Amino acid sequence: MSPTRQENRRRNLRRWAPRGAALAVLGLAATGCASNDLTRLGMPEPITDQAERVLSLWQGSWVAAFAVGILVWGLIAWSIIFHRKRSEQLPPQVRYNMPIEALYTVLPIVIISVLFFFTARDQAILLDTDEPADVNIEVVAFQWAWQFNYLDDKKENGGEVLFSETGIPNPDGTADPSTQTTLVLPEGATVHFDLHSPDVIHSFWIPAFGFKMDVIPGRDNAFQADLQDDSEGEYIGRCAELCGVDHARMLFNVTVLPQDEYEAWAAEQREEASQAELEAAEIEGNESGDAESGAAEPTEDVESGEGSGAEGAGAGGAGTDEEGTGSGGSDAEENEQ
Ligand SMILES: [Cu+2]
Repeated sequence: MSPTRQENRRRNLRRWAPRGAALAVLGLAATGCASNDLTRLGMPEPITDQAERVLSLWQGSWVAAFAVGILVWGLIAWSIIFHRKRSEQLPPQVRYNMPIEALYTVLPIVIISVLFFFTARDQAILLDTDEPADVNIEVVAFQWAWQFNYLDDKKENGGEVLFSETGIPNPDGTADPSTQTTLVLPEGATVHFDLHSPDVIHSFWIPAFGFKMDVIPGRDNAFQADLQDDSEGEYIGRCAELCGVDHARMLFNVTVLPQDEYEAWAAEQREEASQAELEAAEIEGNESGDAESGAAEPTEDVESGEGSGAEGAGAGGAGTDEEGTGSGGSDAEENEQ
């Protein structure tokens, strides 16, 4: 190398080094002054222990990607700045350089192996359902809404669930939260989800869980979530699998309540459901009585049935009891169209 070229290179370095350093400091400051939003790299704030794990995996993967990126960008910048074409003479070629070729092969294998190890480890933990759960919920995804059956409360006379939250697809297709089903959960609890679909493949997704799982007809998918102690709040839920023309309507709300408020809510649901069951039984009795006596005016009975019995009777809805019972049947039919 000629003395002038060496001189040039040194001058270049003097010129570019401070600029590069300034840029690096600016980059660091930009990340340092931002809130947690930026360090989460687009992930929602986690509300379960599992979501924390997913977040760590996500961040770790980005750190690895950035390390590779910075190395590659650095090499590109270095070549552009210090190795521009200066003459017609071909620079020294390094083809078939064994150490470099070996590095090209070994380094990606090492990177992929490390990423695979952490991914496989976390996946095994995320899919573990052995821990005894505090709350068991059957999620039924159907075209195009959700039903949440609270499995811990069964009807006294049979194995049916006592209460459920059943969504009705919003007829005008807008994302109006007031028409969406709400999944109510207690904070600090371990919740077990069983996922079932009577029609096509859906995907149960609560972004704040950092997790989604497909709901597949004929397959028993399940997972558990350990809700954190300070997770009280309102969250959103989505279907994350294109499941038909009204897929976009498959929205739901998630409300996480403190333990005592959840207990109160569940007690209220139990009470309402038992009441509705009683009324439904009464109506059935009346109807058979009317039929026997030949009464021609069942309108009053039907109306009262619609009002009070719809929620409880519709509980079997699209999931466990496709016909529905009493007036709930009309709801279930609507849902399926
Ligand atoms: Cu869906």
